[in-house]
Amino acid sequence: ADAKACREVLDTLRLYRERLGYPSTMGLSNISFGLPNRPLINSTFFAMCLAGGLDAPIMNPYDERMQDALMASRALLGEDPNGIEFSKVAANLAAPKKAAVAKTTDLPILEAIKQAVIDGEKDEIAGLVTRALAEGHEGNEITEKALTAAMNDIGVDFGAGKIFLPQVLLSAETMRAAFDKLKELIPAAATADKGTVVIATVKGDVHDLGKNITGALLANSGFKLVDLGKDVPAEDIVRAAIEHDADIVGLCALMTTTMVQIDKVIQQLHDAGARAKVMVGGAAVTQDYADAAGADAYASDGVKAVKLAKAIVGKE
Ligand code: B12
Repeated sequence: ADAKACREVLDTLRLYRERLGYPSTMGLSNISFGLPNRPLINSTFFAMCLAGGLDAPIMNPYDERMQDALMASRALLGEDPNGIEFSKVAANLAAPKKAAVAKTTDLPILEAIKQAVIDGEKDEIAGLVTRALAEGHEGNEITEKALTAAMNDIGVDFGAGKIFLPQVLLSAETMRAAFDKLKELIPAAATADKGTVVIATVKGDVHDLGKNITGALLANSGFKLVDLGKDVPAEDIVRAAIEHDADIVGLCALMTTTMVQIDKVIQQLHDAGARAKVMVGGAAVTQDYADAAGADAYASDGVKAVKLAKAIVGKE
């Protein structure tokens, strides 16, 4: 085989596209003539040509390796947004029935919201949330029964290897869009007189959906909220607690690897003489862990977090 052939073809494809801009077609399998494992060479070459701008390959459409290369290339080149099709096929999942519209309009509204989050229907979600509120559902109910419930199901499927990160990300974005809409329609309590809460997801951890929910529920219940975001170093949390004279520091951790940051923050708050009580949460955290770390409170969900926060500051 000519060691320069592949590069020549790729350069030609690029120049052809840049100078002429016409669609291109070509046969692929000659490249592997005389080489061992021709399917491997062909599919690799195919992927390179797709990246180089090839539009219409001449190939055996029933060759599984070529199909795989096409599918993976489309995901990598952004032609399969978020790699959704790739993830479904790669996981050997049956393609979902494309009846999302029927699904979300036929289901009771909370179910429809849950399903839309699971399916990553980012553009539909705000309308569904608005409808749920118009039908008389409360923000907390939508949050717990639809949004959190959807993410819990996603967590189970993700853990079981049935869905993959691109799908989880899309669902997370959908959940964020839903939540933004909720916050817009149910503004924070007019008076924030219950006390100050500094909230953050700990260093090394980018999970912030649950922290955002908990923070918004606290803000809706009359707490002044200082949200430091995600992946926040212990030092920044301690500094903010002192600067804002926080009554409560809320820490969120979702991974076993980042939970240890809770211990660190508690230790540093103590060393700095901060008066704030520490309330912790997040999927990985348990009551036992919270107790061992010396936290003042643990809440498994945002609604409980609000109750505990009120008890901490002694205000209903
Ligand atoms: C969504 C998600 C993501 C999204 C996060 C998007 C975002 N902006 O948050 C993305 C795709 C980015 C992601 C990335 C990763 N993830 Co992830 N992710 C999840 C998933 C599926 C759901 C989490 C979620 O949002 N749940 C819904 C919310 C509402 O629940 P929650 O956060 O627990 O919050 C509730 C309560 O805990 C509580 N609460 C939350 N915060 C707080 C704070 C306070 C103060 C209080 C009191 C209460 C409280 O109230 C909330 C409900 O009201 C979980 C699975 C699961 N079962 O949790 C995995 C999971 C957490 N992820 C996991 C992993 C491993 C990762 C990655 C390392 C994957 C990878 N290979 O790259 C990366 C990590 C990146 C990083 N450095 O952080 C593992 C962690 C395993 C472990 N035990 O350590 C899990 C458990 C999945 C699994 N089974 O493997 N992930």
